[in-house]
Amino acid sequence: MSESDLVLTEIRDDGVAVVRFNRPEALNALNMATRKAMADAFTALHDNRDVRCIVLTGDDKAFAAGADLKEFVDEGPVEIIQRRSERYWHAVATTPQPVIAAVRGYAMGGGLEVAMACDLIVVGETAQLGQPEIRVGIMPGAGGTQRLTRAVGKFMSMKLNLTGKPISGTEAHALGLASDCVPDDEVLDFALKQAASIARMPALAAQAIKEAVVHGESASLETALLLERKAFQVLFSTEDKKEGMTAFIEKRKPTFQGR
Ligand code: CO8
Repeated sequence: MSESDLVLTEIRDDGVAVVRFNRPEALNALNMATRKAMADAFTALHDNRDVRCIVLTGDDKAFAAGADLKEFVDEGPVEIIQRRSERYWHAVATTPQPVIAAVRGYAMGGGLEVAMACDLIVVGETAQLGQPEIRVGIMPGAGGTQRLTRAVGKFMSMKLNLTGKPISGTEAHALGLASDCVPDDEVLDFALKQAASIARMPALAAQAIKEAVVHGESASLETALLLERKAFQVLFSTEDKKEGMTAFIEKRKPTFQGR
């Protein structure tokens, strides 16, 4: 498979882009070429104003089975540092548009870390989510001890990280590690409908909400409330705010322009 096919992007006419890992022979394991292709796909979408929500997905067997262990096995710390592969996760996490991870099958290690860099996670009931790095002598390196702890709390994070044992989509949802859990064969359809519904929202409000939630999470409550308040105030300058409120008062459907 050529490197340009490792991640496929489809831009739909409902304002949704679908980014799909396409390395099925390795359960979408994230080798360097796949990580770079993922980051390139997201960077290209950052500036596309027609895209107002993104769905990141894999196939029915795997969202992504983690970093590519065949690439890792002979690497030392210098090679790992020089890869600077945190920039590839960063490209997903800093996407202005809301991103939905649609998870079927395995989301392990770096695969779960990519999903947690997204804003919503839709899981299939029998999906398998875990941080199995300890079983191969390492630990998570892209959010598995940090984003996971923020999502599920210290004790479940410790359990997942220290045992390496995966949990099902149903369990992940019960723990707050997923926003929705649906039958496996409905995951993509559900995520696409949710994305289309977000894409119909005023884009600047959606992006401001995302920024406030993501950045507020690691700030003090006082600072986070200030961040929220400032973003709230700025939205009063948008045309979509005028349109949304006027449409409500005139009892008609709003037409948002993303301005
Ligand atoms: N790396 C490379 N190849 C893989 C990986 C992987 N992570 N996972 C699966 N594959 C390959 C297998 O080698 C196999 O290929 P082949 O047939 O050529 O040998 C093919 O995919 C199918 O896999 P299995 O036969 O193993 O399929 P099973 O259904 O029996 O098992 C599992 C599925 C349980 C998912 C199993 O494949 C597995 O345990 N995979 C490894 C999961 C894992 O340990 N992931 C964590 C990796 S470490 C990591 O992610 C750290 C991220 C840190 C990033 C930080 C950067 C800054």
